This record gives sequence, C-alpha cells and structure tokens, in this order.
Amino acid sequence: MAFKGMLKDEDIAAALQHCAAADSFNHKEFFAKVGLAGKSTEDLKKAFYLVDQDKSGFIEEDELKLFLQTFSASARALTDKETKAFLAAGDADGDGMIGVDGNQITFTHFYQTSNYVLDPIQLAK
Ligand SMILES: [Ca+2]
Repeated sequence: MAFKGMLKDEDIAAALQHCAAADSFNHKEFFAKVGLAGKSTEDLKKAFYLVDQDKSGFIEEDELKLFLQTFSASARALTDKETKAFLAAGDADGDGMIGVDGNQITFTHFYQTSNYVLDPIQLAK
C-alpha cells in the first residue's frame, strides 16, 4: 500500500469504511480518521505526490476522484458531487486544481486541521 509505514492499516480501513457509502465522504473527517491530520510537512508532501499520480504538481479533478484508491486499490471512486466539494475545499485560487499558487501550495488547505499550517513547498523543477 502506498501509505505503508506512514499510516496505520487499521486507520486506513476505518477511514474508508466510514465513507463507504456514496456521497458520505468528508475530507476533514477522512484526514482525521486516517491519521494524516497533524502529520509532518514531509509526510504531507509525500501524500500529495501519491495523489498527484502524473506528477504534474497539481491534483486535478480526475486524480481527486480516485483519491480513496490512493489508500486502498479496492476503495470506491468519489462521486462527482464529492469530488467537486473536495476540490473546492482545496482549491484556494479557484483554478480548478489543487496545487501550487506561487510558492504556496494550496495543499495547506487540503490536509489542514483547524490551525495546522504547511510550510510553502518548493516543487522540484
Ligand atoms: Ca496531477
């Protein structure tokens, strides 16, 4: 599993179980349950690149749709409604993608807990 060593298998299973029904996904709940909330910047960076499957530096809508499958290959895809809500939550500048705005990654938003702030991430290249 992609998150092996970073997250606990049982936490991933519980988080996925919690949003198993269509339209029940809530990214804040999910991050808290899966144990990503409060992780180090390094770990969050790794998590970002796992979701950014084509390594474009952005998480586009199609990648976001498959977000749960980053955690488990057998997980469901997000519904269009969930994908759009999730995208809106992580897309601070409204460009339709989650990624870097200048030097600041809007991923800050994406994996945030109430006052967790991710340092600006410099993307390679
Ligand atoms: Ca991408």
